[in-house]
Amino acid sequence: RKPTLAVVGATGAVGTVMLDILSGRPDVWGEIRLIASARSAGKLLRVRGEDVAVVALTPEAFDGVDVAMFDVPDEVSAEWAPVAASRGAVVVDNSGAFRMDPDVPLVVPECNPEQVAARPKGIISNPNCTTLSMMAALGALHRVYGLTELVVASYQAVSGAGVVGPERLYDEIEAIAGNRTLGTVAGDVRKTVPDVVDSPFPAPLALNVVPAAGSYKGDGWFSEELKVRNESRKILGIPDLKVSATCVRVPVVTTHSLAVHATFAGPVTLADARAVLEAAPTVVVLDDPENGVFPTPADVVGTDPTYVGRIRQALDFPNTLDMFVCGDNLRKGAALNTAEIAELVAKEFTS
Ligand code: 11C
Repeated sequence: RKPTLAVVGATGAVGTVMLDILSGRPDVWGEIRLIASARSAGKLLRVRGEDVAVVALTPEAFDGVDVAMFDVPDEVSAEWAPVAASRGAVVVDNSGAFRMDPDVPLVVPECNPEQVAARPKGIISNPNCTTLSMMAALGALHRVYGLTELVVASYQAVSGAGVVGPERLYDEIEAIAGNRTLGTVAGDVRKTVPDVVDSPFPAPLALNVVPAAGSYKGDGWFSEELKVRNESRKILGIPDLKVSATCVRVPVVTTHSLAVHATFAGPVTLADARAVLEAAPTVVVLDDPENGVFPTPADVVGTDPTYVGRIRQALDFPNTLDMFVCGDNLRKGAALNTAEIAELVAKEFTS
């Protein structure tokens, strides 16, 4: 039989993309039930070409649900994912609430699909979008060369912060539009955009970059940087992987980018590594820098692959590749990967 799917958080930034993705993927689902907070109950959302009324998040909303995708804040998942699981649903959770729980697999289908079966709590986690945006590429390289060290700098899009992110960026761009002297005097952009107190970001994004993503966790680290370290280790199954990340928010609406400095157990030649990446089914190599060919977020947003370009043998590090990776943070970085995990679970009902 075709299993029943619930989408919890159907009205959010990721939820909205999820409905689009579910409408375009092979249809493995029976009923698709849309669940959101009580204030959205009754709202009609379009999925698979039909209007479906949103139902409020209650324990009973999970009755008869086989698989429940959660695209909600950490605290909502922490409370409600166990409720859904206790009612028999397999939960695929896109929050940070369970990712590092040893009894919850953290799955990227290109890297560790077999782990969907190891779910004693009935919960499977979907990784953070920054980590996810490079995993298909790194997983492919790791399988061949053995990854030992990972140093990354991220260039993260504002939609990673939810629907408020793009709203803020557009407001700031509107406020600076037409002023052709801004960005020349310290603090002039900050004085021109709406007060940063009201922003989801701690500094102006227009004409700027902000080296702070997620919440501050002490000792100089932001949560996104720690997630890249912890989640990369868990997904790739390398508990002692050496990782250091600097996460930066940039004035891009959607699609995270990463400058990746990846070190392997032995020497890696450029031609071989490129062949490995080209053979990876969900990776697209865009790498002809002489002719201006490399991935940029504005050119790949709205698509599913992980794009890799600027692939170089690091000049002073024989076992190291440098590369630039882009992935849509709302699609592969969130909704698409969640849908792919859920489809792996759906197979259990149909096979
Ligand atoms: C961002 N990566 O760009 C974050 C959003 O742990 O799922 C996702 C946070 C998470 O702000």
